[in-house]
Amino acid sequence: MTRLLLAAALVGGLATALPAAAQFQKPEDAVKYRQSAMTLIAHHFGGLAAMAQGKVPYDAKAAAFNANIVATLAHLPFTAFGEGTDMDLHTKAKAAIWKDPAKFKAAQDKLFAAVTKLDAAAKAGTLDALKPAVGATGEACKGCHDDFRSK
Ligand code: ASC
Repeated sequence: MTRLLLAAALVGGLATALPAAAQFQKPEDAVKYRQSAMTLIAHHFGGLAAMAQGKVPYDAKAAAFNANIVATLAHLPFTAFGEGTDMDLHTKAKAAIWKDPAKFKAAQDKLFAAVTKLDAAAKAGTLDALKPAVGATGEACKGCHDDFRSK
């Protein structure tokens, strides 16, 4: 657990210390990175959504594990939308990400707030605590996708 926290702190520190573009050799690398992070987030959030919807039995330990991962990984994609990574929009990323950075930042902050609550709710150890936090996180995902990801 201590090691996980250290790793999370390190990732968080790097994400804020380095300019996004500096972390990647090529724009393609940034695209691959953010898509990979999204894939992992979707997998671990999917486990939580399935519990919240009663599709799989509630498991407090699995919920806490998944929520902790989601809360950490949620920060990663946003380091990989630097200048030049629009790839002439041959990805699902919409031009609005670069045209309206303040709105994109607001969507990002909404997600960060939601996943912090999700992590706490999952640690509380009841399905009743988990459900609304999963709902709020799903809304944050969807809101950002609606505005900034093409279908
Ligand atoms: C997921 C996933 C999304 C979001 C969204 C929430 O698990 O892959 O894009 O949740 O569906 O509404």
